[in-house]
Amino acid sequence: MKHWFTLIALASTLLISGVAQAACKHEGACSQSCTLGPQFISPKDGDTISSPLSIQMGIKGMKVHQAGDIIEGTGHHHLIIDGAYVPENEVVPADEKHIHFGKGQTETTIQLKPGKHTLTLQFADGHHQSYGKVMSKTIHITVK
Ligand SMILES: [Cu+2]
Repeated sequence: MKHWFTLIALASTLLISGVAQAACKHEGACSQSCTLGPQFISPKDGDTISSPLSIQMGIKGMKVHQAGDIIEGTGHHHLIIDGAYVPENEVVPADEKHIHFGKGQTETTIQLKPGKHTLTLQFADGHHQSYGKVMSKTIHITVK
């Protein structure tokens, strides 16, 4: 009988530490090991590809929702070509280097000139206000 109590206590300790770890990742500054935030499903960092290139976007820790209302825990993707992430609470510009996916799209096709480029995904709320660096992801690619 005593055995069971020990097992249960051990199991709940493991469970609680697991939850605490997940919460920690969410609020802390994202290191490279942090998996929350937007992700490029394709292309991958370091890829050499030809134009036009198809881009697939994913998000962990939040849900995709079309622009319009602000709904907690949701937002939409923005693709920034050869630019930096947008600081938290700033509105993501809308120009040829900042593409909004306000309908909740998760894939697109773009044309790029040959050479090295950076692609940044920026997740932002329903009013296009950036969730900041933690909710951004930058990769480097080479276009043939
Ligand atoms: Cu937007």
